[in-house]
Amino acid sequence: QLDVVTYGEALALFVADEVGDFADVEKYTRRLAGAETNVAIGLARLGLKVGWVSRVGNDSFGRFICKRVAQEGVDVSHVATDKEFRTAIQLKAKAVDGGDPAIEYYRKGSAASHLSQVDFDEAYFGGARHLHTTGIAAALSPTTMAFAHHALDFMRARGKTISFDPNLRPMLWPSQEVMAQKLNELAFKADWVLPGLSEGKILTGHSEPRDIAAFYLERGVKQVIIKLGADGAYFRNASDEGIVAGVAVKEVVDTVGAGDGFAVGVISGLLEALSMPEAVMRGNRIGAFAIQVVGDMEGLPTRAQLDAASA
Ligand code: KDG
Repeated sequence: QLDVVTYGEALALFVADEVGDFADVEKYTRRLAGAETNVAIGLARLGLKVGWVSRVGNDSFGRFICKRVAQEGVDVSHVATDKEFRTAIQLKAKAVDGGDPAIEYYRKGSAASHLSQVDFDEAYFGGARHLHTTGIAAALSPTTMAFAHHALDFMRARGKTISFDPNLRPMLWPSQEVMAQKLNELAFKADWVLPGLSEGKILTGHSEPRDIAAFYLERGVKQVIIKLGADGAYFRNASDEGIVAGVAVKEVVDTVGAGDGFAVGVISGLLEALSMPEAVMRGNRIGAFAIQVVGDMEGLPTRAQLDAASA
């Protein structure tokens, strides 16, 4: 029995060791990327039972990804090896002065973008308490979009909780309008929606956190939690709202992965029946862990590290 099940694409990530254009960088360090695997790993480090469903290529990066994710205690028994298509790759620049690093993808037509409903195991999903999903997994292809709707409908019908992080990747969409419409269709099926403020603006057309939250609450979402970067996060539900201040860090090394760390805190907190402000605080705290390292998920804390930081 799993606490949390998630699905989506993991990528072999090459982080530049030198500042500069990718065309000039000679040395890269290989790491792991993927919004859903970041969340899965973060939850597993806190002791939750987590399963990740995907496809990888029949290649060395596919083997690397499965090994690395399994090493973290995440169940990969439902990751299929695709005979035809390759595992995706991502390049990430060396971040300068805490700015967002440049990234480049090699993912079109990847193995994970061929995830389809034949990969959906009802017993596996039905055995989990909670589904975490993101807009990236849905955006990869028509079959992953169908998988997303199927997964959300299936879990909803069984009374499971569902979290949705829109994780906007405009380059995966034909237009901003289509992206907003398609991602909102998924968001409306979720219980907890976690956009960043700029994402919320794009998805709803509203600029204030309160109005962005109202847009989703009116359509059946139960908790809207909006990430405000260094200012923390705003949450709203039918009876309560508030801002939970951000956690100061000594040095921002690389912001990628902050949102995934935030999701780890909120999801684990709500599954452990923390109050909303406490769960959001945990989200802020784990987001702060994530931005102090170069990799996307290496900074995510164990339960002991989280407890020490919360003391
Ligand atoms: O959320 C962090 C992700 O952006 C990164 O790990 C890779 O899944 C990824 C993506 O599509 O950017």
